[in-house]
Amino acid sequence: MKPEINRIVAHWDWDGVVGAGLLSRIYDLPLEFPTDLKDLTIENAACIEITPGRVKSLRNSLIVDHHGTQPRQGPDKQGNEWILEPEYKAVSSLIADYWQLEFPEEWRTAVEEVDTANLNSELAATLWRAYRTDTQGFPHQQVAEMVKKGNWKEIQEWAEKQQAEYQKVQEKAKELVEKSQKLTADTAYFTYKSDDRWERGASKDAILMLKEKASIAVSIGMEKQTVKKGTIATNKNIDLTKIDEHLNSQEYKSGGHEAIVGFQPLKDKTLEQTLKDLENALKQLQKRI
Ligand SMILES: [Mn+2]
Repeated sequence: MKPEINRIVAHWDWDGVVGAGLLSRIYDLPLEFPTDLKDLTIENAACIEITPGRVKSLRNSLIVDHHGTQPRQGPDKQGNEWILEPEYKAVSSLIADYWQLEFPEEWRTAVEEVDTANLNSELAATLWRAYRTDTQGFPHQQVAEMVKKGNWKEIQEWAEKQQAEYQKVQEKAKELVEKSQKLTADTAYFTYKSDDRWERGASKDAILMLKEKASIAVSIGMEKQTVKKGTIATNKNIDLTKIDEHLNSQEYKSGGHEAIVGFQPLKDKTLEQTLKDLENALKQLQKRI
């Protein structure tokens, strides 16, 4: 039996927001873009890149995602219907194909490039910069609404204006990388203030820069003395999903794909504690390589 859907809950980045806008052409329902996932209980929702491992509980919902290593279709024990296609570079492309929705090629490519951090087209670079200048101020609802109506030109105009302050993000990213330290022989990390607009915006650019220098790069978002979230990324042929298995057993919610994973502590952790946990997680990885 198909779950009853009352709302759309989506990841808050470009891919999630564009995916939600596209899907709302099929399900004309309220859209939600929650930023703090770990305490969420979700039922009867269409979930875009929101999966059971990332939230407290998820039942009787439709789950559409492109993260993971294996395709998955059909129901699970919690009454969720899955559409998981890891060969897709973006969930928005998957949604467009699955429901046969109009999605201009230029936009499809740009969102895929942003989502995989391969900014080849000018549009992808513009979208990236617009988002990074103010990640918390991103107008999810408005952008999704424009996607729903197919007002692509309007989104582009908004993004072109919004990217004006990107240089500040770049400067901050350089600073963060300069402050990076070694965690293990081939892993480097930096910390940033997750409640600071510019540091938060720069954290993604900084981790991309850092993974050019170290096999594994880690960013750790702090609020005062507490770890709020983090990201682990690699350019090498290392499967980071092994790390999130370990972190999930150590009071974190963690998930992602081979080349990049995110994590969130389930209880307050100091930087020292998280560094220790990461070191242990990285050891698991060594054993399996
Ligand atoms: Mn995505």
